[in-house]
Formats: sequence, C-alpha cells, structure tokens
Amino acid sequence: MTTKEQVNARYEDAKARYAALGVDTDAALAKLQDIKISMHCWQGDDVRGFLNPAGELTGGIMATGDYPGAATTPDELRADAEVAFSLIPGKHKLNLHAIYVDTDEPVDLDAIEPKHFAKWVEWAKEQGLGLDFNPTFFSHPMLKDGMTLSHPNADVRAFWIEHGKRARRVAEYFGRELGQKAYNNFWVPDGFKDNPIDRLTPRRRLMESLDEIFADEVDLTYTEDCVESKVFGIGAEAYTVGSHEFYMGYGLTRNKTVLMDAGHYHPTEVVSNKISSMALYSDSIMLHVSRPVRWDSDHVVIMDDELQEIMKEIVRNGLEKRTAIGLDFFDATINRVAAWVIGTRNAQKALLKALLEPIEELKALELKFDFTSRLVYTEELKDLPYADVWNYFCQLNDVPVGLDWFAEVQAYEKEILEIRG
Ligand code: RNT
Ligand code: ZN
Repeated sequence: MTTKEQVNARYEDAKARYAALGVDTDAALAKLQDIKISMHCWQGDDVRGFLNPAGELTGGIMATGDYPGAATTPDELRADAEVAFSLIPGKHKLNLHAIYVDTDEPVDLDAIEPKHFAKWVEWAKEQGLGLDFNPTFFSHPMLKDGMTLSHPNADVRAFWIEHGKRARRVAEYFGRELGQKAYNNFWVPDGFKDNPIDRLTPRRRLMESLDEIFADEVDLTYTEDCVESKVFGIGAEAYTVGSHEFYMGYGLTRNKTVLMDAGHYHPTEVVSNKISSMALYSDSIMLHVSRPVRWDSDHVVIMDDELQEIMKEIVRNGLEKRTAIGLDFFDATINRVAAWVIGTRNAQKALLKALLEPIEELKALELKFDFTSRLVYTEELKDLPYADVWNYFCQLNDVPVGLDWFAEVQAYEKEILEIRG
C-alpha cells in the first residue's frame, strides 16, 4: 500500500521530468478527466442479456469460458458494474444492448419501448452515468439463414426494421433523460459462410432497410446513430454484407457516424491508421476498442501497441471531443468485474500516455524532417514515469491506486460472485 504522501511526492517528481520535455502534466490530467469511456455492459454476462426467452448467443460472435459469477439479472449486472465503476477514475457511460431489457413482462425485440429500460435510466441518474445503446440483431430466432436486415424475405426484414426503429426511440429517451447524447450503434451480422454469387443485392437490401429505419424522426440532439462494419464472423467467413466500404459509404452519404472496431479488419490493418482519414470526412467517429487475437476474439484490452496508437491518434489530432470511445470485449474465463476494470483503466492509461507527449514539439520536428530527433524523443518518452501521473489521477478521483483495486474485486468475488453459482 502506497501512502497519499508517496503518491503526491512521486507525482511532483514526474511532473518535473515531463516539464523538462515541455509537457504540462496538470493540463494532461484535466483533459483526461473530461474523456468518458463507454463501458459495455455485455462483459458482465457473456453477451446473454435478459430477453424473455433469452436466445443463445448467435450472429457469429462467441464468448468462451465458464468462470463463475456471471450476472443473470439486471440487478446483478448493475451491482457488478457499480463495483467496476467504483474502481475506475472519472465519470463514464454504460453501453447497453437491446437484449438487456429490464421488465417483468416478456417483450420481443420488435416491441421494445423506453419503459422497458426505465430502471436503467433511474440507476444511471443515481450513479451519475451516461448510457449508450445498441439494437440487437442477433441471438434471436428471426435471425434467419444468417441474415436480418438483408434477408431476401420481406417479413424477416420487417421484423428487424421495426426493431431498429424502436431502438432509436430508446436511445433518444436515454439522451433526453440523462442530458448527454446516447450513441446508438447498428451492427448487423448478416453474411455467408461460403462464396456468394451475388454480393450486391444483399448490400442493397441492407442499405434500403437502414434507410427505412433512419427515415423515422428522432431528436438527434439526444442520440447519434452509428454503423459498425466487419470483415467476417463465425459462419460468415466468406462475406459480410456490412463491410467497411459499405458502411463508410453509408455513413458519409447519410450523415451517420462510422464506428470502427479494432477487431473487424484484415489482420494487418489497423484502426489507428484509419482515424485521421475518417476525421477529414466526418464530424464524429465512434470506436469499439477491443483486442483481436488471431481473429475477432474480443479479448480484454491490454496495454499493447495498437491501443496506444489509437489513443495517440485521437490526442495528437485533437479529436477527443469528436471521438466516442466505446469498449467491446467479453472474456468468460476470468473474473468479469476485473475484466471491465483492466480494460477500462487501460484505455484511460493509454489516453494519458498520449496526453503526456509534447505534441507540438514533435510535430515541429517532423515538419523540419528531423527524423533523428523524432525517434530520439518518442523513444525517450517511453521511459518516463507515466504510472506516477496515473496513480496521482486515481488518488484525485478517490479510486484505488496501483494494484489496490484488485483486493476489492477479490473481496466482491468471495462475498457475492462465488455464491451466485
Ligand atoms: C460484433 C461487434 C459488436 C458486438 C456487440 C455485442 O463483432 O463487435 O459490436 O461485439 O454489439
Ligand atoms: Zn464491436
């Protein structure tokens, strides 16, 4: 256990070392304080949700593992998320999916209404959290032949179009009630396992279905629609209707926000290199910060190169206000509350590292083509004590410093999660 005085003293030392390179650590922390992370609810229960009857997880995504303690009710999920948020510095958002309805009456996806999410809103108000939303185009018997909005059968499409429209009203309600915009993300798993003859027609149907959904008027001061592409899914290896080009075109022509998920591209393609291009053509970007391991495996976000590159791109280009940072991972082999805390704190730590760069100086070196100095400084920065700045930030926010959060998760596991069975 480090004492308050130690944390302060180390911060003062770190502050001086960063200042020598032209970095103002207090200013960096003030910026970090303002950046909200949208923590995804679905890490807490392996993407099961509470729809009655709950469907098995489908749509080409998969949560593996059987670590005990998964939440099975909305109350449990909220209790778990509260523990996670109590260990994460700052005020953030919880990202819900439509399958996380909280209601006693059975309700299907084409019938959801704001009232089915009223308890989430009440709780978010109490906790000072924002909410984001996602229509759920999977884990349901109306996902037929691997297709929803692009299915050739108009009745199948109609079901999902209705779902999409209703999801937008829920998101609008979140935004209005909580006084902060709710991002509403459309990810559609539709695709083919093997090589299609016709790639165009399903894409046209998806485009038209989305157009129908978005033709409905909702108040866009309270909600913002996002569209998430993907290169493949399990069982849709050959062709995904909603590919990157599909949604980039869709978003730019319809004024919808393109959401980029770190696991949704060809293995050597990186989201970090796409952000600057998207920023030129779109006012707004949303990310799913995730970690693909050999495939879109949705591993817990760790402090790897790509996480740091993504955050650097946001900060170096001044995109903090235009980029919504959402998380998307689900690991059922470890304590789920710990997974949330590790991933969310890592996203924030990577942001902090990016905020602790002397960006203007580095840009000036590059403009002079002084690549030697650029490399010298970027390498030197890696050795600076960012952890001392981070620990101070945690202390300022009244959350555990360093590893101390883990003891709290372990105690919660013993008292609550293990007993859940
Ligand atoms: C799937 C997408 C999508 C989902 C969540 C549950 O590959 O990444 O974002 O993970 O909506
Ligand atoms: Zn995603």
